[in-house]
Amino acid sequence: MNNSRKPARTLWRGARLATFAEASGWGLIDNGALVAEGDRIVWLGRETDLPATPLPHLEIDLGGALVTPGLIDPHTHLVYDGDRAAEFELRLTGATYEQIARAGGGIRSTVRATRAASDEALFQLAAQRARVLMAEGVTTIEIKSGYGLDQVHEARCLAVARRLGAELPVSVHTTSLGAHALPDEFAGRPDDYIGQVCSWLATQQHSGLVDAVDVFCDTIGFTPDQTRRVFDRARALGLPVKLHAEQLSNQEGARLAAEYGALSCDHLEYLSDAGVAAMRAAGTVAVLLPGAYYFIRETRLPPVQALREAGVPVAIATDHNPGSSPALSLTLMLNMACTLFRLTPEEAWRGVTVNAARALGMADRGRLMAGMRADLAIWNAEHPREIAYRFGHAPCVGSVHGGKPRTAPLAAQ
Ligand code: DI6
Ligand code: FE
Repeated sequence: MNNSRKPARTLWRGARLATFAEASGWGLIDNGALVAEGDRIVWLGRETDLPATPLPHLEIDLGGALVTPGLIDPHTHLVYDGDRAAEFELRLTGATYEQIARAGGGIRSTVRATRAASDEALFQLAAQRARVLMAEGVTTIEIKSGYGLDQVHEARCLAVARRLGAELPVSVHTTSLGAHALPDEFAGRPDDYIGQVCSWLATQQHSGLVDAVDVFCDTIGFTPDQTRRVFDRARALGLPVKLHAEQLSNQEGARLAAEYGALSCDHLEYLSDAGVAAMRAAGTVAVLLPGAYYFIRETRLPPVQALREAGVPVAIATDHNPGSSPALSLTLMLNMACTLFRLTPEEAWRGVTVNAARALGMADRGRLMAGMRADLAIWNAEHPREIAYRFGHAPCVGSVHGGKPRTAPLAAQ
């Protein structure tokens, strides 16, 4: 039979599958097999139940390796130039993150470096970072703008993110975060700047650059009223919203975001009970960012038990950015979500798979099931909890993006 015009059919056998297919539990299948056709999973189960036909074009024996859904990093700021190592030193001699930001350092220093960089330089820097994440089994990355802070440079950063998704074997979800910080040229005029941010959104959308809209709502960011203006514009354009909420103080940002049916609220150390209830009612995902909590030495924990009791889905991300979380390891975040935030290993894993997909509004990934995307991570481990338990190791031995095996070593170059 000549089926060469059909999409490629690939069989992975000898696998221990962790499917996360049900609402709880790991969904483990021992002696498992998985068949993809094109970019979709078409069959999975015990190898002994594998249908004899149609024959696969390619068959890969995993020799008992663990297979999970490809990891999803649902919150990064991957596109920027410069670093903030000097600021790190300053913080170690007593300056706080907030003091540095108010003195013109912080986010705004990264904005200066980013504006001065060429498109190609920004692309290469971001690609290098993306490859490090991908080498740990990450197959989908959310990337925010937010270091351009004017129409031209914000669009440039979003275009770099889109180019990453087009040229690397990884899916990219873009978020427009013009309202990340007040650029120097608008000093003292935040309302005018918010007007600008609102005016760019339609063009960004028409250029296919934006999947969602975000705002940094906090004392060193923007007020709830300013957030509302950006969200009103996003809603008018039919764009989903998410929010950097209650990171450094409680602004009741989560309640506001929930009013707009936000996909997610992120950070949340200062989240109130009312915020938890509003997120629950709106089905908003809580994206927790242990890297930022750790790096800025926050002492207030996000209200994990209240989120758990309310049944708010929890996701975990690197928040990769040069100021508050220069982290490029989602498996380290799994460990930190457990050690610092007291998530169970299963909760942490759901946070980088099924709930991370939900935080991005992507219903076709994050679980291993027929009909879902064939995005896989392959591990030198017997059980996913081992990957949350160890840290500083490299257990990922392979990955598959949209049915295509990615070649190792991704992190080289
Ligand atoms: N909260 C954060 O932790 C990052 N952005 C935000 O809104 C920090 C970004 C930076 O410092 O460059
Ligand atoms: Fe962030």
